[in-house]
Amino acid sequence: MLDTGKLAEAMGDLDEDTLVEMLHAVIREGGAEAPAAMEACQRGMDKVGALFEEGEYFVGDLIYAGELMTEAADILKEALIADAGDGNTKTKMILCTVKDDLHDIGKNIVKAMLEAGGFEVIDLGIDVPAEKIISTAREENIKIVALSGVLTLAVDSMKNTVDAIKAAGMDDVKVIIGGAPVNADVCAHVGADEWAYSPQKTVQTCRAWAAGM
Ligand code: B12
Repeated sequence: MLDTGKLAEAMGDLDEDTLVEMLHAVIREGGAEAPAAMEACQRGMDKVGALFEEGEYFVGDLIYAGELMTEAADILKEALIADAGDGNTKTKMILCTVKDDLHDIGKNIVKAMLEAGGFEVIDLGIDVPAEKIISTAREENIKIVALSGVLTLAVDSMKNTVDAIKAAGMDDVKVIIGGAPVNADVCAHVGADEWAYSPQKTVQTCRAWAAGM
């Protein structure tokens, strides 16, 4: 039985040995607790953020925490996607972090999950302006765009991006948004088609869209 408190603490304390050992145990035991393990790691990241705010951790610690989170997602990836179902979709889609936001750990985790879920992901990177998304979507005939953002100000960038996609007349393009500041209210404000926190829900949503296209 996974001790999610201990796992979250290991992530928050940047204790790689304990973290990796516990995650491998989740996989050895069949992977059923992978979603709970992912949530626990996320809670640990919240503690990292809080300690950063308190001046206890520095930027180097944030970067190391990001590497640990990426390692955690890598270990759990297969089990998380198994949890999301087993579609055979090979749809191309765009994923990026929106303008003015340089965070990409969450985006990269979502990318790994989408690829494991059968999508061909065009990753435009970080700090991506709406124009770049629109021109790529046109060139590649993309119908699904996933926007990531972690900063509060990313919400404005997401709204500007969705407005620009609509203004470009691309009404058949579906947009899913995600990241720390995103919730149902933010989704409504931004005008996106859907939002998600968990990578599993992201894969499920995009699979449902791809199936109907
Ligand atoms: C690591 C980190 C950094 C690293 C980023 C490294 C990297 N390569 O990304 C570095 C050190 C570079 C950094 C820089 C900064 N950071 Co920073 N950072 C963090 C930290 C600790 C973790 C973020 C993270 O990676 N979380 C883990 C990932 C896995 O979670 P996630 O992004 O939410 O993603 C998950 C879901 O949201 C979802 N998801 C993500 N994207 C998408 C997309 C879609 C489409 C979907 C459906 C789902 C989805 O799936 C993911 C997996 O579950 C947070 C604190 C926190 N608790 O979040 C602060 C934090 C985000 N940073 C913060 C700040 C202030 C900054 C800086 C301005 C600091 C500075 N003074 O320079 C700069 C920002 C520069 C910029 N313009 O972007 C603040 C933001 C405050 C705010 N509300 O705006 C936070 C909250 C810390 C704090 N408490 O002060 N940071």
